[in-house]
Amino acid sequence: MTLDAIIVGGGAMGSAAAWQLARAGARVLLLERFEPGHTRGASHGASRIFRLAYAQPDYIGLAREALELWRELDPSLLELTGGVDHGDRASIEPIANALAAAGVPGRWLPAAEATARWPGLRFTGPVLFHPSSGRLHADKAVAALQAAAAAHGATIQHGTEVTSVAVRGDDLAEVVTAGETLRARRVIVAAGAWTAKLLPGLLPLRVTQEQPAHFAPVAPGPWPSFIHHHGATAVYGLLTPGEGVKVGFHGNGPVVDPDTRDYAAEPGRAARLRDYVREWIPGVDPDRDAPISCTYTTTPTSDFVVDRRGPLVIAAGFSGHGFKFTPAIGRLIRDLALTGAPGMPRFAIAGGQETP
Ligand code: PYC
Repeated sequence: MTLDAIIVGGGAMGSAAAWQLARAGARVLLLERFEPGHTRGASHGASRIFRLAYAQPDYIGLAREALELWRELDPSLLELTGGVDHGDRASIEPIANALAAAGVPGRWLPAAEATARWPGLRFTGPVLFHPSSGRLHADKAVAALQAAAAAHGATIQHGTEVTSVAVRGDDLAEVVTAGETLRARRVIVAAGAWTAKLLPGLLPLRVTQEQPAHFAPVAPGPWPSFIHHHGATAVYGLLTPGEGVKVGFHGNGPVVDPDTRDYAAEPGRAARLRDYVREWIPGVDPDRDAPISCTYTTTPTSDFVVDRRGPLVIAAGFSGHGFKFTPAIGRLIRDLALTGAPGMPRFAIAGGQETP
């Protein structure tokens, strides 16, 4: 039987694609190589930042769409705690300007006012506050997307590794697993850190092992989600209820192979994160940290790839900031798969690459 769509990868993006395609009436099979809730990729854990605060209007529009879709999927997945950007003003001003142009609430607060509101963080200059930011529950979101997809008839199959994908015609592609060869009119490759292994040479993706950590709070909060524009590497964080305040350097980990990485917290990196926390986050204990291991799959510009080549739709390179957009990315994938509509120009594969 030829299906309408096979999705390779049951992380956030593949699961969102399954939901959007199945509710549009497509016959969908999602294949995920690991068990539900696994921690080997980039979709696990209890919290991710949600924010509309981007300098680029198309990202703001996509985040607005995602906000509505998260609420439609399950309002308990997204909690708007407010968010802040602080540090290098030249990096933050374009965000403030883009929010103002898009009519999204956001305002500058003096450092003293921000400190009074959020005593757990240290501020040394003006702070951009955006109330429509907050926290997504990542694990629950992936499970909710898969449950919603299944409710619309999608088959969600864990424990099935896809070893290759091949184009067989304008409207036909094959997916090979250990046990069989499956066919579909569209194959969606949303395999996160494994994308470059499945589609060698198609995309310039860099897979890194990142090690944020949860730090034990010593101040009562409240905690906004935050990005500190601080030197070459931004620092991000948010409260994960019950686990602590998550803090991480944004995408400066070592390049790894997703099949052989060690998941271990490298002591030097952990020490640098503790030093940062000691200086900038007085509301946590810098010496009570629980490291987390995850991957970033990053493109040269940190813009995502969501594009189509013949019967293949590729969704990859979410560059450590994609989770918030998940259900809207699912909608983009659906449109690329089911209609001839072009995708978002920002997310196009750079010209010239061959399909497998
Ligand atoms: O989700 O916007 C985000 C983000 C920035 C840094 C880490 N996550």
